[in-house]
Amino acid sequence: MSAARIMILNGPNLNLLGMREPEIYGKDTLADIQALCEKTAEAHGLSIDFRQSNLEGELVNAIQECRSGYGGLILNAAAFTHTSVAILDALKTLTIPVIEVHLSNPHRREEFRHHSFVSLAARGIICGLGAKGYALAIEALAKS
Ligand code: CA2
Repeated sequence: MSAARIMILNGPNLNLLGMREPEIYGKDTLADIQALCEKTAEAHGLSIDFRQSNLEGELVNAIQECRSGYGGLILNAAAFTHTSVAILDALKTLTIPVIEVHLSNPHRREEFRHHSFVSLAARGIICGLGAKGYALAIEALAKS
């Protein structure tokens, strides 16, 4: 990987992880997932910038920040996955690999979750594996 820093971005409501709907999203809190990401990244000699926002524009700004100083982006855009052309447009300006991650498997859920704007710009997609998906995404970027 060209730069040893990875941006990990989390979209709306993921700050509530561990507090509701554990049967869908698992028991881990976002802080637990951050700790797992830090441990996994360190094991691969990488550093991470782990963020969450409920605001579409803040996520677009963070994606734009990835244009320099970052070697990869791991993105769980949450509900914006299924709605945001603005996030897709921002992703299309990047040259670094983007891995789309979802805790649940959106394809087993409501039909409106079956389409992802993020997928159109993603190198790879990991879904349905819970928090482990984030660690697998870091490993994939470390080996890219
Ligand atoms: O499975 C995923 O990671 C999702 O990106 C999560 C999004 C959902 O809209 C996507 O279709 C799939 C929702 C995140 C909401 O997080 C909550 C956490 C705790 C309690 C309620 C919602």
